[in-house]
Amino acid sequence: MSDPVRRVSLIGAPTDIGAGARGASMGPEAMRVANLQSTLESHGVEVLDRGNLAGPSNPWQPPVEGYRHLDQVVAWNVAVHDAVHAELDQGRMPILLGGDHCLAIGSISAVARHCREAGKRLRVLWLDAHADFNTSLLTPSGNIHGMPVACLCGHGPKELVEIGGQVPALNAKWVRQIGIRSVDPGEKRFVHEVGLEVFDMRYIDEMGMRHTMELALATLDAGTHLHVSFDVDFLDPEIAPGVGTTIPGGPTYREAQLCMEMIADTGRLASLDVMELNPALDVRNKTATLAVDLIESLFGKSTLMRAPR
Ligand code: Z70
Ligand code: MN
Ligand code: MN
Ligand code: MN
Repeated sequence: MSDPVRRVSLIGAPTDIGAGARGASMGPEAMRVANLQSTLESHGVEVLDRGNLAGPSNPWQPPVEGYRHLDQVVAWNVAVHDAVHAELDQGRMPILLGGDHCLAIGSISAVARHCREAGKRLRVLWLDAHADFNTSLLTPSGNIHGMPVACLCGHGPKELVEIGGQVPALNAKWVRQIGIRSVDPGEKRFVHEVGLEVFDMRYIDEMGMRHTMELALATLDAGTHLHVSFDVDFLDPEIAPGVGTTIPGGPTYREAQLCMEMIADTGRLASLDVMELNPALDVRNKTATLAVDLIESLFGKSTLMRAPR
C-alpha cells in the first residue's frame, strides 16, 4: 500500500479530568514503561517523545449543569488540539497518550482541521465499549469522557465544539464505532437520531471481526486520513483490567489483533489516540503491555506470512 507516515510523535496528556474514576492521569507513563517507543522503533518507525502536556489538576467536584470540570476539560483539550495540530503540520503522526477520552475532542478537532487544510477526507474509527455520545441533558454522570463523539458532531458546550475552528468538527458519516456494548438510554436514542454507524458486540459476534472491519474500512482511498481513537476499555476486561470502567463481553486478544492488523493493511493510519488506560486498576502493567502489543500490530507487525485467500 502507499506510504504511511513512519514519523511518529508521542504526546502525553496526563489527566483524568473527564473520567468517573481517578488514575487515567498515569496512562502516559505506563505506556512508556511498557516500551512503546522502542517497540515502534524496532519496526523502523522514527519516534519522538514530546513529553507530557500540562493542564489544571483534578478538583474532583460534582457536575454543574450537566458537566463535571468543564473549565478544566476545555483547558486540557485546547492544549491537546494545539499539540496534535502542530505535529500534523510537520508531517508527523501524532499518538496521543491519555488521559481520559474527553481529550479526543481536542485531538480529533485538530485532525479535522488538518484534513480541511490538506484537502483530505477523514475517517474516524472509534474503538470503545461506549458510544461516548452523551450530552449535558442525557448524561447520567456529567462525566465529559462520555460525550466526546457528540461534541465533535457539534452537540456540546460552545467552548468544546469550537476548538478546531469549525462547527461541527466532524460529520457523523465519517465515524465508525466498533466494540460498543454499554450505551445509556437517552444516548442510544440520540445515536440512532444522528445515524451513527455502530458495529456493536452483537454485530461482531454474529458477523465476525473480519467482516466488521471490512465494512468499517470500506471506501478508504489514497486521499483518506484514517484516525483511530482507541479506548482501552474496548478490550475484554479479562485481558485488559486496567481501565476505569470494565464492561464484560469485549473483543478477545485474537479479535483485537485482527482489528489492528486490518487497519495496518490499509496503509492509511495517520493519527491515533490511546485512551483510558488506568494503571491504578491494572495488574503488573499488563494492560499497558497489551496496548503496546496491539499498537505494534497497528504499525505492521505481523506473523510470518498471510494465508492464501
Ligand atoms: C456513561 C456516562 C464512559 C468510560 C465512557 C459512561 C461513559 N455512558 N465511561 N468511557 N469509561 O457516564 O456517560
Ligand atoms: Mn495546519
Ligand atoms: Mn471512550
Ligand atoms: Mn469506554
